[in-house]
Amino acid sequence: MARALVVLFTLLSILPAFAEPTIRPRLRKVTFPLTDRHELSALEASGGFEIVEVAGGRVVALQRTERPDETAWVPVPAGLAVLSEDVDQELAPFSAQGSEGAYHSVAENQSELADWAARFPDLCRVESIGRTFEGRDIWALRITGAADPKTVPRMLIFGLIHAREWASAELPHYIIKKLVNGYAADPAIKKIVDSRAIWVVPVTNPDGLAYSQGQYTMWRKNRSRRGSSVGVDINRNFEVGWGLGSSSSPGSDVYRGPSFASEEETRAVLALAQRERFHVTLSFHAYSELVLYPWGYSEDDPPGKAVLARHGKAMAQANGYTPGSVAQILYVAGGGTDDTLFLRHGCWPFTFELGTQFVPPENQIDPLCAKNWPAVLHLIDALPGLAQTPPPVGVAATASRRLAALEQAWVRSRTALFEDMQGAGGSTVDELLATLAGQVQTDPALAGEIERRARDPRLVGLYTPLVRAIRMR
Ligand code: 0X9
Ligand code: ZN
Repeated sequence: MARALVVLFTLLSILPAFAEPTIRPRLRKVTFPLTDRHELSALEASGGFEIVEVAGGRVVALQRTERPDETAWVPVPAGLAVLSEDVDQELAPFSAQGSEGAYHSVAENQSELADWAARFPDLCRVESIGRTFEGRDIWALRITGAADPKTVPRMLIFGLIHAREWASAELPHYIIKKLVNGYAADPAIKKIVDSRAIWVVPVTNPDGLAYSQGQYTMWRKNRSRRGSSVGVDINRNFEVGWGLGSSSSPGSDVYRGPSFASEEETRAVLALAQRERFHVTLSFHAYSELVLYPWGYSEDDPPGKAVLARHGKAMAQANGYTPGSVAQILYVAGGGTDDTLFLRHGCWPFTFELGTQFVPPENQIDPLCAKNWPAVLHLIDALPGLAQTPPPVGVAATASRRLAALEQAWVRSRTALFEDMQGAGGSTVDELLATLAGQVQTDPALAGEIERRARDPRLVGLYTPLVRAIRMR
């Protein structure tokens, strides 16, 4: 009986791998001259391109066939040249090997974090911060030598938001090793760990990583299923700027989800941020050798720009990367992790785009981590100072009575917004915005109210798309 059950469970666990349709879009790597950076997010939202690099007046992108089963490439921008006909081929050594090699797998991520906690119970605690669509835990390790970790400056480090960006889980593991092993050996590290709480989530998107390492290396999103399409881009699913520089098509690689925070991974990060009230966050992506900070949703200068730029520059000097705001040096990407951590949670958020490829050869993992360690250490060093000067946005900084009232109205109207949307049979915020923009024509008071609210830094994330839609009419 027990054996029959084992056989049954084994069969059940491998079944999805067979049931999964293997149709994939073909991807090729292309480059073309950059004429107008403003067209980039539109290009990406069109679904035909994924921009992976913007540098030296050129764009490098992954271009996909119009449909998985078709051979036609989406309309070609002027001056396009093909860099590589089959992106999967580039990653052949890893796919053929059928394993992740030196890279952490989902199982290894979990067992290593558990190991640290078991070996150094006074310094490390492991915790699941949420469960994914496919039921995997999202594991976090808290590192601190402080007597009361709730009262010391706190920082969150998280990687692998995007499935194929394997290198972005390696630096978090390297940081853990440096901090925990350094504790006994290096008085400077001991001092750091005793006076701070550093949370590390190496793999924020375990479902995506499992799929990338098992089935399809170039997978980017999570693996949530609604209808026939699979996956939401977690880095387009956060609240602030949701809907800008992303796609409403479930098949797109930058699909923003049916509503913000619709995804388990998004909610796990938000719940942790809410509970721990981090002062600083550092996320890792790959690739492009950039040090990024807000905004992602808008090219405007963020509040607190001097602080963001100062630390961005210092870290960029340490790792040799290029610093700047996401929208100013890359493209508009709304609904990313950092804008929401900044505006709603009062964190100082930074993101590195590591290295020059999604999955560097294994012998480059360690050099890549070593190159970035001084930059990471800069931010860890700066944490107490940054904790004392929170950004001039966010809940803690602006909880005046007027704003609290406004915020409540906003939460109410936001709920109503989504209910209306469903009632009207619409399925996207774009449609909702179009409807509201239409109503504004017959209701000038509504327009005034929206314009007024849009100027409030706490509400800007919600109202910016609306104001744009209104102005476009
Ligand atoms: O587009 C993205 O999501 C990031 N680039 S990637 O090639 N790794 O997909 C850049 C956005 C960075 N923004 C935030 N961290 N919020
Ligand atoms: Zn990424």
